[in-house]
Amino acid sequence: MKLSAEQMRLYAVTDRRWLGGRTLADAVAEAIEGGVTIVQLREKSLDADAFLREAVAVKAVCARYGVPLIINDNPEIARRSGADGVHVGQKDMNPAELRKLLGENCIIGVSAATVAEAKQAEADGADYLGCGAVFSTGTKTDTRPVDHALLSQICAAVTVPVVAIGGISELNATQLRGSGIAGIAVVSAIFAQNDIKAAAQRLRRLEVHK
Ligand code: TZP
Ligand code: MG
Repeated sequence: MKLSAEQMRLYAVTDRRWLGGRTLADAVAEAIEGGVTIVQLREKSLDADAFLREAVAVKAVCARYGVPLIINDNPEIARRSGADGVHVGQKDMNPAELRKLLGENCIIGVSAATVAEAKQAEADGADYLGCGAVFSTGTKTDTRPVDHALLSQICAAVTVPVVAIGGISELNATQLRGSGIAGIAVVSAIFAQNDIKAAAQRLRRLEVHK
């Protein structure tokens, strides 16, 4: 297994809308200082050059701390930046195709919102799954709900680590305990906070995988 469950405890998915004066690389460094164990660079509006520059800058930070960097839905940026993996949704490139393109060492993450999708993703070579939305979220509009029972079924159906995503905050994260997840993936609960490091520390301390 390329990723241990420990490496999936607190998965920070970036969003530049709340950066204020900070650079994304600085925000990511703060998040890792607070206990983030894996980072996904998620860019929905940058052109290819700007995306690559951001990926190189964030990869340098992640490498400094020994934390894997995953690129959302862009194998080319992953390859050119030296990132550790790619995350794809159900409508993006198939994981088996990605594997052919990027090789065995690349970490491949897949979004799944049903047991069938989860099993298929694992069969196609996914190294981990992101499952949600487990709570309602304003960060992404086209989500499908994954309740506690379904999350538990998905975790039981696969052997790769599963992270829950969607609307997770320090107020609701402990509701996910007992589901079998390896960790939680968050956007706003880290990157929309003034004190990113402290927010990450509080989330990490919740130990939701127990
Ligand atoms: N995928 C499913 S929900 C979501 C993504 C990227 C957004 C999660 O954002 P937040 O702010 O943690 O609810
Ligand atoms: Mg996608």
